[in-house]
Amino acid sequence: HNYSAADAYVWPADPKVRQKLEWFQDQKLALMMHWGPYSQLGIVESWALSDADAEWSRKGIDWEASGKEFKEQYFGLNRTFNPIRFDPERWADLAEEAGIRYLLFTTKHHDGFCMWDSRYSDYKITAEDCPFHTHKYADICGHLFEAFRKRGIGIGAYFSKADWHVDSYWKKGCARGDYMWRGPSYDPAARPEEWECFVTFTQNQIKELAARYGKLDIMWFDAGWVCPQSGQDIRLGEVIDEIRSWQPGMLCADRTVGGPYENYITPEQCVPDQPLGVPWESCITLGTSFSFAYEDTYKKPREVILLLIDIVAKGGNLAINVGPQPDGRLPAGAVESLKGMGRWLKLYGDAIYGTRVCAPYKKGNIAFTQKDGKVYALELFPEEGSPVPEEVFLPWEGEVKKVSLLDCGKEVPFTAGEGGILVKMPSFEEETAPIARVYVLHR
Ligand code: FUL
Repeated sequence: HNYSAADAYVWPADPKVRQKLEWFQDQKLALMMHWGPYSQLGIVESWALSDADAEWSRKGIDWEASGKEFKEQYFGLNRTFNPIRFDPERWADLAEEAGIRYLLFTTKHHDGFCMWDSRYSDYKITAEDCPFHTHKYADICGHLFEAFRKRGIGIGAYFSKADWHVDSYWKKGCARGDYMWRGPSYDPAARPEEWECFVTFTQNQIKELAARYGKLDIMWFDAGWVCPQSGQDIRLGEVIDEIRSWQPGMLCADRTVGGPYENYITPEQCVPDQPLGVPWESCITLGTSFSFAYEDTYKKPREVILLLIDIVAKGGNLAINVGPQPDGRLPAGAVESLKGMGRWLKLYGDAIYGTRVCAPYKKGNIAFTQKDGKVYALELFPEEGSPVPEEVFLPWEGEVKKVSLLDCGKEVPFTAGEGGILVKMPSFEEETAPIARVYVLHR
């Protein structure tokens, strides 16, 4: 994978933003959620709309079966989206139990469907042609953000800069040949007035989200092809600077664009192979795709926790993604995994949250993190049912005065040796090791 994004990273000049980045780097674990009318079909978010991406995104559905034109069918999915089992309190309880520290929720994906009550669009969850509009939680973003915020969980709004629904961007026609590409259906330079119309619309929606739902910690901008470099300049800075004048320090992830509004970088479905030295967050699906898929399988807690440790040891955050079901419930397999993560984090979270990179960050099956003058050595057990070792070699060469176990607080004897310390383990009642065991090295 190419991490040139890290090479292009620009440290924000605004001290409030840099301060907020410290907060960001303390949080470590986000719950990302992709949810919208597309969830009913179990397809790949809104990608079915783009002919250029048809092959992989339409998932073999017989789109012509209804006798309607394909786009009409897709844009009609709002008429059947009725997630009456949506309960923001339950989602927030689960997130808390799972050890989640901030939310990243799709307020609007590329299809332009708004999961909030936008006054700038009729293509939204609260419009009359969406059956959910009479429900007490109809303004999904509002209720979700409130429920999460109440539990002290940070709020991030995923927002697609591209909008395949509005006429001023795309809906009217087909660009680049005879199929629908991802970008606008016209050349912005050739039709500046039309483009301006889109810029105003988008800026209004961004401001509306930040104003209406107050204190967004993060705005996560997707559709990186909408950027000054491609001639699709929505002048993002204008709105962000304004929002920051009443919401100081709000972070932006203007993915892959670089410059002052990509405050952290966002590898997708992968983990950098070493620390990057700049703030980052990998978004990785718990199932196989970002939005709900039928009969999906979910990563087990062991896999996710080992992923989290790998990421945190390299100084990053994990945004673990779950796609809610069309009825508003979360898939049972995903819920199980999240709970399992929470169980481990409850015991060992001190070695994760609020930590920073160590040198070395990993040696063999031992990862290191540090916080408040202490070093945490995380011994990884990729295999289920591994026996608890009687002694452990921790390849930490710095000074160590005392070693204790994070889960029970017990101090354990150790001897300093070549290239590290040898820890003698007390005997345990349980015979098998957890996903990872943590030793606290006091200096
Ligand atoms: C990508 C999007 O195009 C996917 O649909 C998804 O939202 C992912 C997180 O980012 O760029």
